[in-house]
Amino acid sequence: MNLQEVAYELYRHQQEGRELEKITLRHDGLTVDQAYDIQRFNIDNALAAGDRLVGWKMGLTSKAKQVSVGVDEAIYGRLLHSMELFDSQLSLQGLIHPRVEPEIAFVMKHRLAGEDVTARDVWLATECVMPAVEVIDSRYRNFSFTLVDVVADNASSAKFLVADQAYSPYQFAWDQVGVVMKKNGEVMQTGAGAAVLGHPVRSVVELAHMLAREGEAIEPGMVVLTGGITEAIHLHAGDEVVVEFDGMGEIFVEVEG
Ligand code: 0L1
Ligand code: MG
Repeated sequence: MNLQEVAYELYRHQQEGRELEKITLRHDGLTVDQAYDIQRFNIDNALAAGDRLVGWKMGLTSKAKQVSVGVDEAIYGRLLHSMELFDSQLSLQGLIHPRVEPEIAFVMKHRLAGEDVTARDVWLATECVMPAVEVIDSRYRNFSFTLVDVVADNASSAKFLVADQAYSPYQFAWDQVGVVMKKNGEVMQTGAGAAVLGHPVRSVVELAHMLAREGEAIEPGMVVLTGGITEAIHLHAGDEVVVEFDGMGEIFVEVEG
């Protein structure tokens, strides 16, 4: 099996917003380490085409998501400049079956690296914490995948939007922050920061450890999406989503129809 070829097939589907069957159906010997290699090949393709790495996302950080995929570990993906939304308008162009989920984002001021990084190291390295939403969009038919498939597909990352307002890391107990997500005026999901590995800071710790094993790091200025606080909800043309973060205002997503 040629990993570069497997990666390039997936890359074309990511670029063109076309779904495919999970790659493990045809390549059943693929390992999680090889899946991360595929993820990195495709990010390198995007960087070579002029994009920029702006951060990391953690995925499968809630018990509910881990159970639904049948795993007991979190995963990470890479965030590119081209994925970031700078206003509430979401175009469906290039997306297959997008879903949105509320997240808490950490923005770093110092480099974080090493398998011995602790929560205290994360607080000392963090510039600010911001409400955020992630739009995930698995390239696999019916969002049907194994751990290997989803890692190769950059942890289903598609778009993300960070709130205008930043907060001191010490201003809130981030595990207790409540979130309400409404679609077209109806409450669809509620949750609290503790859904993310017990506390979102643990997600950043876990990311630093996983990256250290690959010789990578969280660099100053990077954003880290720590993981979905609730289940993700489907988005369709014309939908209006409001995500309320307790004491921190709202993030709007308007799906262009
Ligand atoms: O951000 C996430 O937790 C998504 C990870 C991949 C699982 C999915 O696509 O639902
Ligand atoms: Mg997410």
